[in-house]
Amino acid sequence: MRVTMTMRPGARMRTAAAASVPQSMRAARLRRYLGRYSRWKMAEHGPVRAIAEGGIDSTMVEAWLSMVECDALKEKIVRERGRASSAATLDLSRGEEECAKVMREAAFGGTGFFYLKGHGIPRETLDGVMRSHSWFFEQEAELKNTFRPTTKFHEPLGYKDAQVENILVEKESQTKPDFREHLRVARKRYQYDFHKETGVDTSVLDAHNISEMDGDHLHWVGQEDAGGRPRPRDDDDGALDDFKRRVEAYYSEAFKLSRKVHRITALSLGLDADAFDRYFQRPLDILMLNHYPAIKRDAAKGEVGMGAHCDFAFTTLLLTDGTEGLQVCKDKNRPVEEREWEWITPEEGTFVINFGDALERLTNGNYKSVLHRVANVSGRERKSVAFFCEPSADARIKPLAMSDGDDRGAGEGEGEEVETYARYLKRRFSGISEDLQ
Ligand SMILES: O=C(O)CCC(=O)C(=O)O
Repeated sequence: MRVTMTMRPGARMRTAAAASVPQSMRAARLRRYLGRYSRWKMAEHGPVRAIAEGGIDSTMVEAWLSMVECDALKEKIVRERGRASSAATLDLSRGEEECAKVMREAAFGGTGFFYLKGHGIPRETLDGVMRSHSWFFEQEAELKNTFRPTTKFHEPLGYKDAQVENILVEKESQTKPDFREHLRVARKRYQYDFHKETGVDTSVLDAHNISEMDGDHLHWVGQEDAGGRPRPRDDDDGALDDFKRRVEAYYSEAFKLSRKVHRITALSLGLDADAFDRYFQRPLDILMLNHYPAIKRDAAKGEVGMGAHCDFAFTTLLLTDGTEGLQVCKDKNRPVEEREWEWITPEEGTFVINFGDALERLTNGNYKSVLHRVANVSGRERKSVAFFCEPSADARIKPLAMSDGDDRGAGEGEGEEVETYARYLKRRFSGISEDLQ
């Protein structure tokens, strides 16, 4: 059961429809609804959880509101209802097949965002990356600046401060640049694979000390000398190494978890669980630490932490500090002024996972990448860690034949010329920042 949230800020608590219902009927309704509420443990979880889990619908909330005498409680219900989201939850502890079923039902209905729990990533790894996040963004600019790209071939990795990068796809809905600082990190081979596949001569890459570095270790832009060794620092007290170690530990877990989700996605489409493996031989995955400063933004005036966009990648795995901010728009094809935004606020220790445009293309539009943005309206600092699980540079993403009779999309190698993933990515990056062209 889905809930459409229509209550506008400042709207009267008691709707005209509810007020016109005779008192005796309202009392009967109340008894009925409260019975169902208690089954959904309203007292324990509040309306957000109950709405999200489909235990109550918007009519019931309206009726409940019309009965509640206490203004503070009414306000709480309205506020929480505004935060409720209809995203489905994948509980990995229930097994791949069960998750595939949940995903299939939700995804074919147009939901490309899910909550993810039962993932098995140790608590200390999650806390570790969040600690690293805090440590990094609390540092003086002097240290953060050592993570800036030193050549355009380092893009899009490294550090960028707030109000620099604008997601240009939604110019009409955003009046100021993204209000966040961020740090991107990827595997050492990322830049070589990416640029080589887009046609950059390897001698040019050599001249910029970008070689076919092996291994899955991360490349910390600006932190290594020409030989790939960490630059010594005068004030080295080990904190920088700890920071990197914790991010690396998380990166490796985030990759494994994303690949598990790919298996579920394949199963949910009626494919073999390993159907996507061939796209991930030398993946171009990338991790981004986002820091939204504690300055209240007014999304209605087009001031946002991150502009409305769809992710380019296959899947995005998002960890947040629990501060509200992420919003999704179910129908990205609606005109800007008619869009309705729904909050996505994961519970502590759980993730949000969403599909990117590459997966949408692969599934021939059956699974949607969803337009989303960050509206940092809380006035509090907000932290998030986004892991984009992206195919290999030379992977060719074209619509797959589906088992449910949707066999549009010819088999591999036939038909139209398909650009490689790296070329696609370059095209998409050039749309968000001049540095990346
Ligand atoms: O910070 C967030 O919650 C969302 C981040 C995001 O949308 C992104 O990194 O693409």
